[in-house]
Amino acid sequence: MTEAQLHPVQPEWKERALIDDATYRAWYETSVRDPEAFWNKHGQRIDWSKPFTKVKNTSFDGDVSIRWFEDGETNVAANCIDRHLAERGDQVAIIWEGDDPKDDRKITYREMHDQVCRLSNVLKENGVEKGDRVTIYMPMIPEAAYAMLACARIGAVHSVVFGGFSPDALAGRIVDCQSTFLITADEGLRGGKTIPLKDNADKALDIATRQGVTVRSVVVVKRTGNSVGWVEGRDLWYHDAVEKASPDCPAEAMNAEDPLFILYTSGSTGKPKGVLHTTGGYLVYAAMTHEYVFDYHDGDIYWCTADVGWVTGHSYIVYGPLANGATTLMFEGVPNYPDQSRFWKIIDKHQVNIFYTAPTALRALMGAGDRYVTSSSRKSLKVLGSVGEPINPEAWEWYYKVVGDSRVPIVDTWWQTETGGILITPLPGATDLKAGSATRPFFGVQPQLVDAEGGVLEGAADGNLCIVDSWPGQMRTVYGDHERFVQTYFSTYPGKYFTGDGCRRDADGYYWITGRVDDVLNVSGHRMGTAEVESALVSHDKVSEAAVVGYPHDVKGQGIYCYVTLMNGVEPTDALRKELVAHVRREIGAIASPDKIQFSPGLPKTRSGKIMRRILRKIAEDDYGALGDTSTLADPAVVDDLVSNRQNKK
Ligand code: 6R9
Repeated sequence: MTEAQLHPVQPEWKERALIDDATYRAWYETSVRDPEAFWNKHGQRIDWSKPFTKVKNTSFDGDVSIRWFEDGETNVAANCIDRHLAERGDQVAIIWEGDDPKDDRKITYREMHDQVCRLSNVLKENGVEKGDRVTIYMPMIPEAAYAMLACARIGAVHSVVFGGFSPDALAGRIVDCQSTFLITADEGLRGGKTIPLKDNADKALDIATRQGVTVRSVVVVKRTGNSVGWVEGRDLWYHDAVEKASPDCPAEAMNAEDPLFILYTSGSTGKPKGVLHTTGGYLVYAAMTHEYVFDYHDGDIYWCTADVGWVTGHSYIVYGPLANGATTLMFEGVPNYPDQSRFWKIIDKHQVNIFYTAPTALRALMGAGDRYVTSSSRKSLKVLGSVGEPINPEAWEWYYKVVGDSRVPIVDTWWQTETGGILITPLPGATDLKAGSATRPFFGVQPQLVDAEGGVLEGAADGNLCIVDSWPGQMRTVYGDHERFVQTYFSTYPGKYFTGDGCRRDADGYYWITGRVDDVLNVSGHRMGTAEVESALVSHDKVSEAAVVGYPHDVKGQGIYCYVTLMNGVEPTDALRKELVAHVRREIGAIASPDKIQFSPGLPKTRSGKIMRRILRKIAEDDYGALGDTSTLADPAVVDDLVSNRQNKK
């Protein structure tokens, strides 16, 4: 691989930067030499109703126990709202940009306080208590943020489920955390199309009830006003309830280690894991990374294009920015509606200074042609960010040159649902950039590369990425299954957190994330287990077996390639292919739509019955010249059939 072009920190950043290179090095050094002192200092950035006296109490060995600031008490909503009221009550907290460019709203910190307090009282009046789980299934509207903050205010644990997920997926998440309260909307609106949220929710609640979990109350925001099903006594309209409720609701004092939220994410097995984040450490870490990674200054207009259904929406639309008293933009729509210039028009319209998006969106917009970008000004931009998957150098250079006019630094931020906040990233005023590299670790983060046997690799090397010590934003457990937490993250390389990602470190000590090394796909920045798609496929009555792998896709990063063995006597037809695609969308959601389905009478298996995915990946990549050793297969002839019927011919 040729060495990427270096983009040094630009001279004007010397004045703006919160952190320059010397500061980065000095702080980083202290953060790993004396984490107690470092985090004792930075833990003070949030308000504590009872100050902590203990900073770090963490162990990656044995049963794995992670506690930060463990005797402190605080409230996340009070930190994100109340403490700003005196100084910036009338400052805009949320700029909402609707799907239709004519729709927008600005909400001040004071208005947000009023709304969140009222909603908190609605939750309490309907029996939600501290520790109860509340599911949020919402479009990208301010009420989604209010719902999260209202839970935080009263100590309820929210579980936000992405609005694009199916009734089945929603039900599974409700049942897993035994949630008894749901906040949703009549419909969502994206790219001019409606999404039947309430209808999906009704279906999900039926499924959940059959599985023994009954949701008692459903609060419904009226977004489109179209008619929806209604269950008297269970469903209530958000606006009616909030209007009647008192605007006075004291924030519950929460222990630093009380749960804040659960967020389900895919792993290499079929069932999504409930990643649990707690209160104090999470907020300190989300707020601190938001400030330094984006070089956030008071008054900056900040926009992250993620959905609140993903961790990026939690940490970098809601909690991090609001804890810092920022103005955070929330966008309901999609990048190509009404046309491909929507992002750039929004940047000009609201004078956005910091813009944070995903490589898949950039690749799609890059394909649309530069004129959509160059017809806008974008002069307000100061920092550009990327997250969700590796950004290929071509997309990086396009982002830099065309979107940022070779003037704006790009922070390529590597992190995960599990990490709570950004772990490897440039800092705009400190780090010389290389296109495609997430560069260096954030304060307190100690990456390590290991080989397959766990041997530590030093210097320039390629290996599996581990983190050797805890940071405050780290997940604490898998909800309801601590054993699975230990097993998933700390057993492959005992004593270390294993990320599931492959990574290269170059001679300058820069990190280059190469992608997942487990059976997790990253499709348009959405994480998905191959096992989830497989189990959706085999739940179809014409399918007897399925194996799913990823393959390189120009826009999505990875596409979904499915090998499907049909039941005896079932004809493989194009109509059936379409039916299976629709079936997977129904089971999981549109994000899991298979790109290719190959009907295969047999799958390559070892004599012990293990599917050899390595071979399936090669065929999906149309790289079958290099299939490697197939001699251990039970029936090597299967491979010839797979190769001649491949769906991805170059
Ligand atoms: C925040 C988020 C996590 C996985 C992660 C990795 C990939 C995220 C990346 C990146 C390369 C980046 N990933 N950011 N890969 N460069 N800047 O995306 O969380 O949905 O849990 O996904 O995404 O593979 O392990 P999550």
